[in-house]
Amino acid sequence: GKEKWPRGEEKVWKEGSRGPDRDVPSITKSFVNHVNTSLARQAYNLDDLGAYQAAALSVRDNLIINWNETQLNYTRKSPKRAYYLSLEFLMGRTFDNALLNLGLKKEYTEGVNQLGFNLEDLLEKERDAGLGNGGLGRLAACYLDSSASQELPVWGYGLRYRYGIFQQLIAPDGSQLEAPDPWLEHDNPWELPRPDVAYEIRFYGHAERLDGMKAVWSGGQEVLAVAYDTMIPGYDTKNTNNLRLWESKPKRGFDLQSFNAGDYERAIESSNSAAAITSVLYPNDHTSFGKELRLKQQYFWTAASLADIIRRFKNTDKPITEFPDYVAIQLNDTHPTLAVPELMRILLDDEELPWETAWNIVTNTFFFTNHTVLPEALEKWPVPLMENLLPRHMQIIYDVNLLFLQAVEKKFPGDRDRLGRMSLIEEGFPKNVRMANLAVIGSRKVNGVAELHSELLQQTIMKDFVEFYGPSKFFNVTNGVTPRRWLDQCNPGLSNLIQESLRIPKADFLKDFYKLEGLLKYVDNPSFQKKWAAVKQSNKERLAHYIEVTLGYKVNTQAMFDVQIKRLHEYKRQTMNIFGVIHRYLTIKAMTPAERKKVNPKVVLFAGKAAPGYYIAKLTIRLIVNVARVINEDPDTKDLLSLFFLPDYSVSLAEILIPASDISQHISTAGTEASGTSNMKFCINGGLLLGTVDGANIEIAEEVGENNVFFFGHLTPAVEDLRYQHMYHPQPIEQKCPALARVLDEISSGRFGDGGVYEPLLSTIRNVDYYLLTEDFDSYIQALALVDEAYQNRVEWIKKSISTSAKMGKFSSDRAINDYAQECWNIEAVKLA
Ligand code: NBG
Repeated sequence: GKEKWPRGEEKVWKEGSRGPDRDVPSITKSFVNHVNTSLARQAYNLDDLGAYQAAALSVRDNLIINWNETQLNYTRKSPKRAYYLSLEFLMGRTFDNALLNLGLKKEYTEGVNQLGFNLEDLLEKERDAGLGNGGLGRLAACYLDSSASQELPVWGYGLRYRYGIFQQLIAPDGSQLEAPDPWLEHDNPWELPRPDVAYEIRFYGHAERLDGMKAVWSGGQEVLAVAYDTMIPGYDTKNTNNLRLWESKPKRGFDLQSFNAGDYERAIESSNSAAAITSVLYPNDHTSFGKELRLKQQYFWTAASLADIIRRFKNTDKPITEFPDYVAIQLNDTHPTLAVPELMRILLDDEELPWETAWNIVTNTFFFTNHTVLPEALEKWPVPLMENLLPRHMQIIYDVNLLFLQAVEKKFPGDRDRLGRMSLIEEGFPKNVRMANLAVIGSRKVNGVAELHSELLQQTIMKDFVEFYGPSKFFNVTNGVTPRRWLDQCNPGLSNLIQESLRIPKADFLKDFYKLEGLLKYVDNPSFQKKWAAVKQSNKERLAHYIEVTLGYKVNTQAMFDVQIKRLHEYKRQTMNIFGVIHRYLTIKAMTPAERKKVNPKVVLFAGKAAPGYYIAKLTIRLIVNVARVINEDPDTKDLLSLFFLPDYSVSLAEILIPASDISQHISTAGTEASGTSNMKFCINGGLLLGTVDGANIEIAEEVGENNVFFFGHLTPAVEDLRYQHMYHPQPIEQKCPALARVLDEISSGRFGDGGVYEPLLSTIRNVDYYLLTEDFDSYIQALALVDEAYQNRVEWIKKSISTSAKMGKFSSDRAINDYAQECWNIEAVKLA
């Protein structure tokens, strides 16, 4: 029926509410209004930063209008919703993306121009939102874009870190230095504080068991979680979703009792300890450290998010037993696993449900994604720590464990080893809670992020659980990336060329990425090939300009650009790449001038951060920088080979690097890289892959054809045996891989500065060589030679580039998010009227 107008005169309300800005005059009007009021400035004293802020606020107004409409629509229709819980959302910049998704880029360019500014300059004023470490966090950001674009009712929940991923500086000796990332310094125009949306979160205290499985948890410390909302605009739709980030605050400003008693220090201390929870992102990926503050972050965020989700559900007046029919929650890695005991706690202690009913709700609500098989990444929390910080949750974990192990015992009588492996508690001093086991037990379904990875999960760390639950609980969702940011936004030249050639609106292929296949009919068309190559060339020039500005070097844009950009990690083998560069350098040095004429000139580019405590990774950076110093100054080689480490890798830097790459490297030891997502971004932008048979490389090759990918190295099944041999039958590196031995000797001998500095790094390879460089190096060098050879035939190369791009449809995050929507969440698009 028709709803009654809630208050006042409907007509006045309707006239007062302004629609979104669609034309240049209303954009300039809104801009000037924000300059004069929100910023309290004027044309006389407005710089680029101020102009950026005014423009951003005016764009935000448009987002809010759409956001309100979307949320009202969701509330009215109360569909089933999904929530993506992630400790990381690596959003990068918002301005350009918002303009493109709103379809207002042209209008803003023009409007800003009329006011005496240049939009491109304003875009540069925005700081990246770097609330993540790497692939896992950026994936979450792509998934939000896809959910909004497909009108799926999905919200993200995370933390509003005051400091994101550290800024990386390179010291004079080449080593990485870390500086804080004060991204909120100049205010963040894209967020909306919600002081009215706040929850009290308890830590410590004691839990007293009542009759049955119930308990009361009281005492301890309480802090406040306050919501900040970031609007997530869909592309080519008004649909605008939400990313809700929590900030921690002391419950009452500060402890008044201590303050009044004159104990200022104590008063401030307790308020600081509350604020500390969301002060900084932990800069580690693939390692779990067991620090109490990190566990506090995890509980603070899951408890606040669940409280918010339950409150929203309760507004629908449905009985709590129908919770899983209206709510699905995706656990992004094990970080939010405390949501499992937390929801149990709420259902048992607050809702007073019987255990069975509560557990049934829990295990139909959660879904769990694993992002790595590396053992050091598996989260474990010491029982004493957990017991102290979250006494009630520890009780629940024990209860869950008891019932679970009883069921295992029933299915596999007398199999004590199995019970030991599957238990939520790992024996030891101290005992540990195994978060992955808890996440598997507490979830409806569990997935890995690429075919190979999902298979390996089932064969290794989740084997026992597959045997217990049966295989249908475990499945695969291959990662994807958003074509909006990773084609249209970062490579407008290519996106425009594709549009012209396919003769369809951009939205058609940006929302149905399989449409790129239409490019296949131009592969052999010389004039299209020329245009394709020209786009790549201009992207290389854009990057060359960036390098000149940041590092002061002019690079040869006629050379092949070879790129490896990702977190520094031994398993990713940046070491193999730099050793390969040294090998190439030595080879060129030994050539006659006539031979050098035949060399394919190459620019090798690295970027990536190392976790501040990861010594070997930091040493690798230092080596790259110092090798670059020697190579780039050597008159014999510098026209044929140059090498750069670009500092402070970020989403924004990736947007410049990826479109400019001819070839990129994804060279992890087989079986170690769960998926990789930059590999997808490079291929979409017409860059070819040099890689191992690992992660999503495999599926990319399946799509684009193996002849368009440069594969090398041992396969996953061989890795375990080889490692065994390295451990128990070590062979000297000189025998195993003379070419690599020679490179290491050159480093030791001081050719790139004090060789002693690098000994700890070199010895990891000379000795155990866990990541098998000595096994793969020769075939790597051969693969590099094949790349050179292929690049000599430029037309063939361009054909490969076009064919690759054309076949990347599968890797849109729209496809991935639909897999989740169907396989897990059981949600549907909610159309705005
Ligand atoms: C990373 C994997 C990548 C994968 C991303 C996103 C972690 C723990 N895992 O291979 O290493 O692409 O997750 O799934 O960051």
